[in-house]
Amino acid sequence: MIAPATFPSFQHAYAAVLRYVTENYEHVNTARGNDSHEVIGASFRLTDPRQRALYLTSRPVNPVYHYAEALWYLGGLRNLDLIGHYASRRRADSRDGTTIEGSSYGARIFAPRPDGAPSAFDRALELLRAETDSKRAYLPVFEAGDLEEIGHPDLPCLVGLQLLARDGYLHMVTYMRANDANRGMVCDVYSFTLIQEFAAAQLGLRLGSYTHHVGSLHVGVRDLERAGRVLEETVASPKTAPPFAAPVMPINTSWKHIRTVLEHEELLRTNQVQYTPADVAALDLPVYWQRVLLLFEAHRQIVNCPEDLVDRHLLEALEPGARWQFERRWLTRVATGEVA
Ligand code: 5HM
Repeated sequence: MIAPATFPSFQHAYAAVLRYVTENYEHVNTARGNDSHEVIGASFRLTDPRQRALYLTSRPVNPVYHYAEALWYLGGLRNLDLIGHYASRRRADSRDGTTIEGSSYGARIFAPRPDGAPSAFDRALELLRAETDSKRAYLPVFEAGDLEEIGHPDLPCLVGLQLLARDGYLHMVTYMRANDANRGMVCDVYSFTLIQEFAAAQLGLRLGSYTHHVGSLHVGVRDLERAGRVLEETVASPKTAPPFAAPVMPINTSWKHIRTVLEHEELLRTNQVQYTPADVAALDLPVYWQRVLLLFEAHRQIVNCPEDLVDRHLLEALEPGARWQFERRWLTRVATGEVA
């Protein structure tokens, strides 16, 4: 028995996972038309789950989507309004065109139960407050009923999340039945570690390690070329630390802050408001969450002002790592001549 491979950042883990799967795959899986190279049973651990972002030119990510997805989960939402706005591909997961049934993990973790009982998350936190070193604080997502329909278009890939408080730190363990290493995993690890950080703040604990276990870990055949480019980029500097300090979620982050961010996100998404950094600074929010709202404002400008460059002052007010990612994602819309 050996402990999971441990990495200082997700970027390190991501490169190692891609290398491992592409070089050691055991199966060519063709389930539901998604041809992939697959290993069965794999795990890794992150010592600093705040180092959740990728800064790779071979694998640009969308920081707006990362926060949108994490907030969609925290909001306990099932409908497509928020998530479909930031990634239209998510609409394909919906059967009725308005809701997502399986991968709306937040609805299963954070929303109150249909009978009005507290959410799984609230119960788990209550348990950890009563018995700090419990092994029982598990947040189930996959349910037996999910298997009732063969060919269900959107079955949860997340089985569940476990919170473990040990010696003043909050650790998290994720269990996934399946994970696409080049696609789903990048967003999953981002959202789940952000949820872990939020949970640690609620419990007044320091952020511990993050462990990710996967049943079927795979890389799509259509993504092998891109995975190869990532490996080329990361092999050049395998031990290099991510170029930006990870932002730290304030320990006083509360549900009120999350609700405020979601409220203003909706106003921005529906183009009912437009915010300058000064407008956002006037809101009752820690700077960390103000900067998240500024990302949504930047996205509002991309969607609603297609002829214009994103406001320079706004870009300067973004969290530096998110700005780097945003600029690479929308190069032509931030063409200030200063993008490295
Ligand atoms: O046929 P199946 O339901 O297993 O296909 C789902 C695909 O989406 C798999 O490749 C799975 O690994 C990926 N996926 C993921 O990696 C899906 C979701 C959404 O539940 C996710 N991560 N969060």
